[in-house]
Amino acid sequence: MSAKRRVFSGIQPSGTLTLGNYLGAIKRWVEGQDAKENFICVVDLHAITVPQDPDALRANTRATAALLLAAGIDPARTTLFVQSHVRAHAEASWLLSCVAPLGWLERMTQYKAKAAAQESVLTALLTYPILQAGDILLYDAHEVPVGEDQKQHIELARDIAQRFNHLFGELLVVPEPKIAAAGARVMGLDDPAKKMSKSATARGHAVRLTDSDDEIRWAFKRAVTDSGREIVFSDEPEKAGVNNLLTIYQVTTGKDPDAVVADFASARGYGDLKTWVADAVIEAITPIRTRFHELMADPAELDRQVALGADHAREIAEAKLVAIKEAMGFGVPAALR
Ligand code: AQP
Repeated sequence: MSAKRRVFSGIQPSGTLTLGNYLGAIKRWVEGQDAKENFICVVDLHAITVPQDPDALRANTRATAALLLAAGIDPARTTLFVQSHVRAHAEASWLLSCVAPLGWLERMTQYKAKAAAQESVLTALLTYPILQAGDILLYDAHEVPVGEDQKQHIELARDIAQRFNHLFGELLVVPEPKIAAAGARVMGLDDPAKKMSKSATARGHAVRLTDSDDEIRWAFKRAVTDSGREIVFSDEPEKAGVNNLLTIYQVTTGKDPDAVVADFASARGYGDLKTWVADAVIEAITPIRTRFHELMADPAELDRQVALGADHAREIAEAKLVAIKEAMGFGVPAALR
């Protein structure tokens, strides 16, 4: 095993990536590339736990990989790959589903929220966190940097690892969730009580990393705030919109909260707040968007880079899968080693 601590993160190609994905996860993945050994996975098997159009899934998978590269994920320092390119993930999910009791899954709040929004719920939406546990455990990941919404799933992965180790011997690394101090839960601009999500389609809900400057300004201009005038960080529910805008500005610029409040001391009201936050976001996103279009113009090169990541991931994941199967009592034929 590597001497550096291992980090595993996943992102679903379930729509165009948002500012929430960027500030809560991707920006931190980029900043953490040197200190640890990093694995970043475009989790397309997770995306199909809610119905996806096949052409859209294909396009979103490639676009997600391109956006990660454009945002600064460096294949020389991070193993970037697509989940379905490494078969061990699906197999690990089955094996671990024979370790995790049903009650653990039924408690998951993301499952309950997503299931409530659908008429017919797929079995895999319930078992999604087991696939996620397999993703992490196959790579002996010590850390999983995620937004607040994923904390419960990582805790489940810990429970599954501990139960496996108890039943079959100490084989799996028990991972820790790493939640950002700020930006861990970027809220929708149209409703600051709801998390910003890439699969939500309402215009004005999310800022996407591919949005034009005009689209970004339009979304911020319509961001829900309150009837007051005070531009302050606050936990009060009625200030959630302003708090969200300030948090977006804070994480985008990398400033501390006092410096953020000082920046807005001369603002004439929420109009200035929205315009200035939009300006900061546009400045941060513009180079990502430009690089994204360059990468998408050469799909063969993009696919080549992602395939290299899968080759490396496959080696590690398949060796771990063999160890898991042996511990559980399967005889693994030489051809599969
Ligand atoms: N609003 C958010 N604020 C902060 N972090 C967020 N993340 C997602 N939304 C926010 C973090 O982004 C990473 C990748 O997320 P994911 O693709 O695995 O799925 P998700 O958490 O379900 O994200 P979405 O955008 O809401 O996708 P859909 O709409 O498909 O469900 C994770 O680290 C996540 O915490």
